[in-house]
Order: sequence, then structure tokens, then C-alpha cells
Amino acid sequence: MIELTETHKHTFREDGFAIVEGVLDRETIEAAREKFPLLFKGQFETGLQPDEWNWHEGRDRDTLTRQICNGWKADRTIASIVLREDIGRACAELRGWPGSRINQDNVIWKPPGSKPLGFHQDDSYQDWIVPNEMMTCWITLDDTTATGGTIEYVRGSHLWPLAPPIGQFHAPDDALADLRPAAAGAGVEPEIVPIEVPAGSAVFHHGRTWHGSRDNKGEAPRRSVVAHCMSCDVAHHPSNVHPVYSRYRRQDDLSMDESFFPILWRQDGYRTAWLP
Ligand SMILES: O=C(O)CCC(=O)C(=O)O
Repeated sequence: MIELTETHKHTFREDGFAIVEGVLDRETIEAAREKFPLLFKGQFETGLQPDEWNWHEGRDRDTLTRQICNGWKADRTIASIVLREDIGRACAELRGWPGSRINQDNVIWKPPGSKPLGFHQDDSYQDWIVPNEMMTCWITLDDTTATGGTIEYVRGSHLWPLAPPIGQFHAPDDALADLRPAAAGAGVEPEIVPIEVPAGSAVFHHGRTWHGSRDNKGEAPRRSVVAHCMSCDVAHHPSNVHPVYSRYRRQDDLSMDESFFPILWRQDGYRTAWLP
């Protein structure tokens, strides 16, 4: 059960991210790890494909970071993590929202030798929703190290302006290429903080906090499950279209469908009925 302290809230306000250890127990960590090879082979427990599936075994280079978006639709173990009520509550509390829905999840697998994910702001990819704001709970299934491809945050960068989507997200030659001009624009020397935490820890980050992960130079994989949330009150944008997620917009209706974007927690006690 995640209980945010005043220290977490203060750190989040100052830095744009806050670490909470002990979010997953050993059994859940093991259960989730076992799903990674199956998911990336296309063996989906529910029979449904995830919305995005960027690395297929046998098709893609081993050096790429492997990523699935909306693994919760394909797998109940992933769903049991990213659709947790306490994650929704913590995201809402940190942002002052009346509640949280899932926007999308990520299943991320960085084997030894795998390449970076470019530093970016999550909100740069959210122009299909109003307001275009996301809040993330990033959870590691492995102990993380600075050289082992862990997530890295730029302290205080949630207060910088919103930048456009970055030039190259997967395996860029220079993971910091888009961060540098953004930092120069903000008039600061970026302070990059690698997150070194035990398996089962979470980091909550603001949708504008610059972050990414560099090469995994270690001997062990780095696996994460990520819940990207949005406010429960969010709507589809009337004209901006996301090629994947705007498919869930109904004709002449901008409201979010709870079948695809369930409400994890709301301050009046509501939670999407089918979630249990
Ligand atoms: O796990 C990573 O390497 C990056 C994840 C990420 O970009 C995110 O959680 O927003």
C-alpha cells in the first residue's frame, strides 16, 4: 500500500520526481518477471495484443530496448500492478487531481548491452487529450544501478516549458540531444540523477520532468512496469489525433471510455467497476 509522506510531496514539488520503496512484494516481482519473455514472444494471456509492441523476438535487434504499451490488456499480472488503486491515488494526490485514470502502461526490458531511450518529457506526446498532462509511476522489477540502464531524471525540469516530441526516442546516438537545447532555453546546467533503488521500488514523475535511460552497461537486465496516469476528468482532444489512442474515441463524443481508460481512484470513492 503506497502512503505518500510530506517528504515525498515536498521532494516531488521541488524535483519533479519522488522515490517510494517497497511498492511490490517479492512474489509479484517474480510473477511479473516471468511474463516478460512470453509477452515479447506474443503469448498474450487474455488473447488481446497490447496497443504497441515495439520489439518482437526474432524480428528486432537484440540491442534495442524492448517496449510494450498497454500490456495490461494482454496480461493480468501486468494489469494487477498498473491498475492499482493506490497508484491512482498517489498520482492524483501529487498533482492535485480529483482522481486518476490509466492513460497507458509500459513494459520495458533493457537487457545487458541494450541502447538508450532518448531524454524526453512525457507530456510532449499527449496533445490528443485535454488537458495534455500525464503523471507516471515507474516501477522497477530489478535492483537498478547507474551503469545498468536505470531511469535518469533531470532535477527540477518539470518547471521548464513543454518541448516538442524528441527527434529519436529509441536507440538515439546521443540520448541527451534534445535535452541540451531545452536546458539552455531554461537557462540551467541540467543535473541528471540516475535512480539506484532495490527491485519493487517506484518513482513518481511529473509529465514535464525530463527523463530517459542510457545503455545498459551492466551484466543484468533492467525490467520495469510503468503506469502512466491522467486526471479522471480528462477528455479527448476535438481535433488532434493520436494514431493509436484516438481509436478509442467514440463518434461525436469526447469523453473517455472507462473500458479503455479505467478510473483507478477518485476522491469520492469511485473506481471503475470491472477492475477487480
Ligand atoms: O524505463 C525507461 O527506460 C524509461 C521509461 C519512461 O520513459 C517513462 O516511464 O516515462
